[in-house]
Amino acid sequence: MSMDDVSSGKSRPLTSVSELRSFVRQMVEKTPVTDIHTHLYPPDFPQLLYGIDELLTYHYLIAEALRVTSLPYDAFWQLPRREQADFIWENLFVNRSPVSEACRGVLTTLAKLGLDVGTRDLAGFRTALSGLHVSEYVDRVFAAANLDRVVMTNDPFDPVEREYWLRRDPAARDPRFLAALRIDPLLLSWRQVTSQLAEWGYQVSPDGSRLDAQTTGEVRRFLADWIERLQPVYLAVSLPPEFAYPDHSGPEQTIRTRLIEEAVLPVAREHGLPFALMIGVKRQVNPALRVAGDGVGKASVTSVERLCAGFPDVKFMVTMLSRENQHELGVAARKFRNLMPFGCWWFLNNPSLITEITRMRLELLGTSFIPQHSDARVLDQVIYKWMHSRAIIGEVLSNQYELLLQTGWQPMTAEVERDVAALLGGNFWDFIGRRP
Ligand code: RAT
Ligand code: ZN
Repeated sequence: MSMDDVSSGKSRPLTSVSELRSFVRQMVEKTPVTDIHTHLYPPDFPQLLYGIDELLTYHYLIAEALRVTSLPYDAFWQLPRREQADFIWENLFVNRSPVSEACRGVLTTLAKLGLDVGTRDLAGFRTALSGLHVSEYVDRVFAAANLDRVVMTNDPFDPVEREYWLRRDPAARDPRFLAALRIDPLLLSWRQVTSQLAEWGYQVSPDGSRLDAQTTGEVRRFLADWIERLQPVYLAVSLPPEFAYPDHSGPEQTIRTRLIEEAVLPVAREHGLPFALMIGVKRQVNPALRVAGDGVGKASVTSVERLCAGFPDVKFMVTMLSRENQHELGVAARKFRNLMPFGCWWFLNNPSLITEITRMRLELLGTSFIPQHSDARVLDQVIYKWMHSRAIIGEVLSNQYELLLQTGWQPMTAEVERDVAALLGGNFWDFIGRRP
């Protein structure tokens, strides 16, 4: 429904709390989502993860299971995937109650896929979910989660990804999966990257400690080549809590600062693509936990402000991992229209924190932010991540409308529809300046 519907009278005022709440709930359920950050891939990608064993071996659950047993970490990693899944089921769902968000998520997902989780029958779940062709599985999950589009994470330095995209016919792409060009290695492991770039024919200085004009030019050419190939909706990086901009505290930091200024941002500007910064991950706090071993730290919102102020013609999408950074990030977004806060990322993707952060963002920014992304690594996870988040977004939004109702302001049905559509996808599309 558009603003025309509002003026043409199709829209009606929501006059009571119960009518308001039930209408908001319905809208949030029925509005399809654009999931702006996932680790999912199209059905023909060799590493699309899906199914019960992948759900159970999600790294969030690995961390939870390994803390409650004495199994040596290495012994866990040596198990085949199915036995890892059995181990996690046994320790987190049988020996303990699955009350954590990641455990509950598995149950929400299975239930929505039509399984009776009350049976607690892992073998039965395996049988029920096997036999579907991957493309049917994708269709089923997209329908169950009411998803419209998902944005992937595409790292051109990853050999599997590189190979896939180099041979992919752009015309044959699945339009539900949008690309995001992820550039962590460029900004975090510059020395290794230089030899890789040289191998691929980019004329970069072999001495990673120097950045000459030719080298930054070649980095821009590399980025432009991958933009051409992937047609991404944004460029992205995930950064540690110490990330600062500008930073000239050492040679590595100076190179990162210059790569941002002389390669990444000019390319983002030229191609009209936002730069997404995900800040606050402390990589490998416990390396024995491997993929489950990352932690969180507070980061600098001042650096985000400096980027937004210094490059007003570049758009920045920012999510931060620490709860303590959320208020400052919300205030920064009030000051910069080129800053879009997004999502309740990773350790913040818990109902208590989503409720708090979403309410605070509505209070500070109205509806002009992107409340959530799933970060799903396993296809099926989009089901629970969106069911849980939709319920919270609906509840928090209803509370805000209810406060308006108390003043005598009556939200119109078309206005609620408009607001929900903005929160679940429209704000993203408007920010990147396109439509799906
Ligand atoms: O949420 C996650 O699964 C993390 O492991 C990371 O992938 C993080 O979201 C990132 O994109 O760096
Ligand atoms: Zn992620």
